[in-house]
Amino acid sequence: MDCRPRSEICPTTAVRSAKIVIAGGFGVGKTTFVASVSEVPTLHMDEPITQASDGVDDLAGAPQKSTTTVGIDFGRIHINDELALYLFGTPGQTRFRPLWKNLTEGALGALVLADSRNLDASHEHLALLEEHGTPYAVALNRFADAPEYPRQEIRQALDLAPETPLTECDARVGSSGYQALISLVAYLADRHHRNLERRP
Ligand SMILES: Nc1nc2c(ncn2[C@@H]2O[C@H](COP(=O)(O)OP(=O)(O)OP(=O)(O)O)[C@@H](O)[C@H]2O)c(=O)[nH]1
Ligand SMILES: [Mg+2]
Repeated sequence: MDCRPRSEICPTTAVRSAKIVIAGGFGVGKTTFVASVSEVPTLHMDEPITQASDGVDDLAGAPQKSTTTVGIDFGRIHINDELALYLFGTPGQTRFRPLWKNLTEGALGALVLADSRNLDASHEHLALLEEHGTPYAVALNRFADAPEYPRQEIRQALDLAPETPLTECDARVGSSGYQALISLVAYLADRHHRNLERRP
C-alpha cells in the first residue's frame, strides 16, 4: 500500500486523471522514462539481474544494465492543471506476460518505447496492446549507437497503422519524455472526438 500523503500522489487542482501504460521490450528504457518524467518520487519494482538470466535476457543493447523490472514502475505527471497522468511501466520480459491484463485494465492508452537496434522486440508488446484493445503511440528511445532509419521504414518494421503516432525521445530526459506523452494524449483526444462524431 502507498502511504504517501494524498497531495503527493494527486495534484490538488487535478479534476481528471488517466492511467497510461509505458510498455516496450526488455531494457528499452521504461523504468528510466517513468523516473525522468515523473513529478513525484517513483515506485519501482526492480530486482538485480542474476546469472539465471544468462541466455534468456538479451543485454547486448544495455551492457551496464544491472536490474530488471519484476512488477511495475509507477509515477505521475500533470499534462495541465486539471489532468494528471498516472504512469504504469510494464516489465519488459515476456515471462511477466500474466501481469499485462491488470496493467492495461482501465488504461486510456499506452506509450510503447522502441529501440531501433532491436525493433523486433516491440512486436510482442504491440500485439498485446492490440489484444487488450489499448490504443497506443510509439516513441523511439534513442541510444547513442542506434542506427538511423527513415521513419517510413520504422513504421513498416513495426507494422504501424497510418494514424499511430511515431515520435522520438530520450528516456533519460524528462522534457523529451513529456513531449512523447503529449503526442500520445493528443492522439487519444483526436481518436475520442472521431469516435463521438461516428456515433449516430
Ligand atoms: N544511452 C542511453 N541509455 C539509456 C537510455 N534509456 C535507458 N538507458 C539505459 O538503458 C538501460 C535500460 O534501462 P531500463 O530503464 O532499466 O529499461 P527497462 O525497459 O525498464 O528494462 P526492463 O524493465 O528490464 O524491461 C539502463 O542502464 C539505462 O540507464 C537512453 O535513452 N540512452
Ligand atoms: Mg524496467
